[in-house]
Amino acid sequence: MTNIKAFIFDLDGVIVDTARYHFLAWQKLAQELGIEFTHEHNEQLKGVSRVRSLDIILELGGVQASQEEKDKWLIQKNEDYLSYLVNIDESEILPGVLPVLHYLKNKNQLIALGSASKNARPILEKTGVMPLFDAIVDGNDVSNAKPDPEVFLQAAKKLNATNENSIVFEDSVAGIQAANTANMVSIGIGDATTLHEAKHLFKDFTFIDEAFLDTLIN
Ligand code: B16
Ligand code: MG
Repeated sequence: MTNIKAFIFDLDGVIVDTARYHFLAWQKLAQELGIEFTHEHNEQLKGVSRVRSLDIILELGGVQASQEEKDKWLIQKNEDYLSYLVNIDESEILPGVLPVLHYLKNKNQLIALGSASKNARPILEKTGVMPLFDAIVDGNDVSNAKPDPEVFLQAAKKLNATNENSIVFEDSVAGIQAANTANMVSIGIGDATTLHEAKHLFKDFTFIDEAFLDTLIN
């Protein structure tokens, strides 16, 4: 069983173009709190849990808050985020992702989700890709957020694959660090400067060809 490969996909910013909706919802809250929040700041939030994301924004603004206020803002942010997702469908899937998923599926490879999001399941349902996944691990399943590798370790375990035979696709610095810590093959999707710790780097999935996937499979 040791030769089984596990292909683990992050969700936001890898499979679907929802990272921009997280940004818009956080930016709205930051504005209300008088905190400057830029795209550069947002890189620190990618792959990070909702609770930790709020703490980072409050730290950026030097804002102290009670637990009650934080709970209120977390609900508000998630409601704003969900309002962007009401009408999402398969058109939200990022370019090149579906051909890669289908190629791996046709080659009988195992596919898992490894996402920090507690909204992952409805997003997979709405975009129609749920049937392609053999295992799902999301923000509801883990106690330690990326860069802790827990989410990817759980995914590999569900697929009965070793860490060395697990391949992780990620758009966040925290996620690449999590994969590297677990001795998995990290594949960064996005900007080379931001994701310089990734073992392999692609601007997006349209740059991933079948020959490269075959090297991962074999
Ligand atoms: P939610 P991923 C992560 O998803 C996002 O990158 C991150 O920005 C977000 O804060 C986190 O999920 C929690 O999401 O508020 O929906 O539970 O990239 O790990 O798929
Ligand atoms: Mg992501």
